[in-house]
Amino acid sequence: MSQSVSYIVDGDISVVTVNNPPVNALSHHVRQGLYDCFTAADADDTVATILICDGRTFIAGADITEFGKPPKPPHFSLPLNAMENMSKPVVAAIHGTALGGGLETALCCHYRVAVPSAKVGLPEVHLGLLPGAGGTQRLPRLIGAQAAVEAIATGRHIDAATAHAAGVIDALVDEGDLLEGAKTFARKIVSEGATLRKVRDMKEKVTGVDPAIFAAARATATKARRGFKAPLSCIACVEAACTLPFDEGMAREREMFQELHDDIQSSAQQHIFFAERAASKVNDMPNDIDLLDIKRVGVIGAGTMGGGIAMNFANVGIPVILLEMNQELLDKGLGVVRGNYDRTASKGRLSDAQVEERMGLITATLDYEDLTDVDIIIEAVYENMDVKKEVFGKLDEVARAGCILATNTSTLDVDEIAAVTRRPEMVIGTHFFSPANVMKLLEIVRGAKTSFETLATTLAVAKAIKKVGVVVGVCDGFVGNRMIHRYLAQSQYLLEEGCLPHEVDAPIYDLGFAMGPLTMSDLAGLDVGWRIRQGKGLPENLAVGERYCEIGDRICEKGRFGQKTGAGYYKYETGNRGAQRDPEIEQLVVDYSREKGIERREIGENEVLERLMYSLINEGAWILEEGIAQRASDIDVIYVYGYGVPAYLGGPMFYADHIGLDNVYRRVCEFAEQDPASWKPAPLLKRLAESGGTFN
Ligand code: 3H9
Repeated sequence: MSQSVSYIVDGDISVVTVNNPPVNALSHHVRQGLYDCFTAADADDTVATILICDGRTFIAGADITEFGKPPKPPHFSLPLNAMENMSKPVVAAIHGTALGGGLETALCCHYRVAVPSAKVGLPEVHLGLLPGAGGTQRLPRLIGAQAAVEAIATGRHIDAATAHAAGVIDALVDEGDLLEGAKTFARKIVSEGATLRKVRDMKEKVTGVDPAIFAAARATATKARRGFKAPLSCIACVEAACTLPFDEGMAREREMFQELHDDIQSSAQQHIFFAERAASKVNDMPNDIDLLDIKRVGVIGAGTMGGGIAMNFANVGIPVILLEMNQELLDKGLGVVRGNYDRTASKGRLSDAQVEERMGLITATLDYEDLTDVDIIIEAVYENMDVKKEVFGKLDEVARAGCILATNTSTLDVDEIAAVTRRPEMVIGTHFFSPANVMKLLEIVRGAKTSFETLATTLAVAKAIKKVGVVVGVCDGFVGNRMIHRYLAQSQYLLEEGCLPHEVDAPIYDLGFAMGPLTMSDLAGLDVGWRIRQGKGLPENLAVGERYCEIGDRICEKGRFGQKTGAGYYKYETGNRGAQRDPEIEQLVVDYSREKGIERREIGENEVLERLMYSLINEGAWILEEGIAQRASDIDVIYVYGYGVPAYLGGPMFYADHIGLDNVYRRVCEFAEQDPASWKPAPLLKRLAESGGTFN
């Protein structure tokens, strides 16, 4: 009947099939096709109609590529009302994922069956939206306000068994033949005199709902999703479902959907959705690369990083061999891993059996020979080139040919490490972020000789362990840390020029970052950077004209290494991670400026914000210019998943596009004039600013 929706009469049942790869999104032609097919089905003489999808999934939602563009008819309500008002029972047959508009479509069917592997959900909140095709009004009518508000405000996927128990799915059918299962179900309900069960008419679960549910949901969302608008709108719409008649609730939903749709937060979150998917694509890599089979993994070093990395694999059922230099370190590392799992179990998120199963997948060893038949080895030892080279020399000896050797270095030259092996094509960087078992980002560092096979396999490994892999090139600090270096340097200069620590942090926190630069430094630990600076002989060995601020060093000299020592730029009370202003440090900062003859001045919040954000953006532009990142959106993904930038800002490069690159470039040039030692305007920024272009 249309390019993407077909209709057949199969004996006593009519079947409407959607075929719109890759995920059967509800593009305008699907909406039209559904309307046409259901109109035809209503007129035929079958007893029931089944809605099913070809390919890997049921309808996975609205077509996100249509957002932000002039709307194309028909509106969702046309096919959905047609379905709901059919004169015979309509059964949605679900496999894969029925998400967003997909689940909303299924909720307009009178019945729903699914295979056990299916998942359903209303994840619009992750795109800065709310379910805008009736989801906020129908789901509470089906499963109650409490469950609906939780599902819609968090956007989580719900597995078929849970959805069945909750009443979203009426019956589970065998994986083998969904269509047959759906037909059997349809014939059964027809023979039992099935009614045309419309969710919109269900009242029981939205009557007399305790308003405290919504107050509690708001409190949770405000804390867990600080600054995000969509969760609060989702909650308001479910509340409307419980206080207004259906049609008025629908009108409220549509109005609030439009508000979110037109807001920059939603554009930013959609940008991140597509950016995350683009990040796994390597521009020059052919499509047909054979992946290596990764069945067993080796991890070198059982420190915080190594242990966290090992957990990622154990969590998805991949056996890991964890190697350390001595038994004491090994026991300590394993103890930390167990402690992490036990904590998760104590919160009810893992069973004791699952803890044992995961621990059972991690085999500890002191012997390199035990690594002879693993498929990838990830080194996470002390950040020192000589140590890394020694380890890679050994790994090259013991690992079988065909085993990938990966380094978790955060700054060192991957090519130099690869050069000590006889397999530089199989050497790659896998830069995990701390805590490695939690942070979703993985910078995948492509060396000069890294093969496509190694690169593609490592990208697949990232996906398997549920990380967002972003391919970056070799340079000091790669993408994330190279940019953060500029940002942290600005935070120091702001201190010596006139800010106190909290004045540096506040504008960034208020913008939405998880924390400001100095709180972040305290969290990461101040001693590592201090030792690196000492190793470089700084500040004595500064290059001519280079700018250096010693405040960080002075703080470390006091034994204040950040949160872990209870004191850094701020002080911390035991058992409380909240940073508190410390008069001692504020005095240190003021005294330092005086000692250096710097006249302190009042620096406005806007200048603080601009200097910090534009230092990131300008360095990001250099990184793009040099080809270290393939695309601006990769940088955005790195900052959202690795550095606590909220998705609603879209990452630093998206933020820059929004501010306008001409504005950014003008300020960067002004800063460069005042402080040529620390600002070098990037040529790409200049070109784009002058041509009216954007990064993304
Ligand atoms: C909504 O429904 C609003 C409604 O309330 C109505 C309002 C009026 N549209 O993720 P993958 C592309 S909002 C367009 O790699 P997987 C994706 O970009 C929507 N394109 O596969 C990628 O393209 P490419 C609510 C989409 O197997 C390709 O499909 N729904 C859409 O790992 C494969 O994607 C959601 O938020 C889309 N809706 O995961 C669900 N979805 O190959 C969003 C995907 O060119 N989607 N693409 O890079 C997902 O969560 C995952 O894609 C899914 C499959 C779980 C379905």
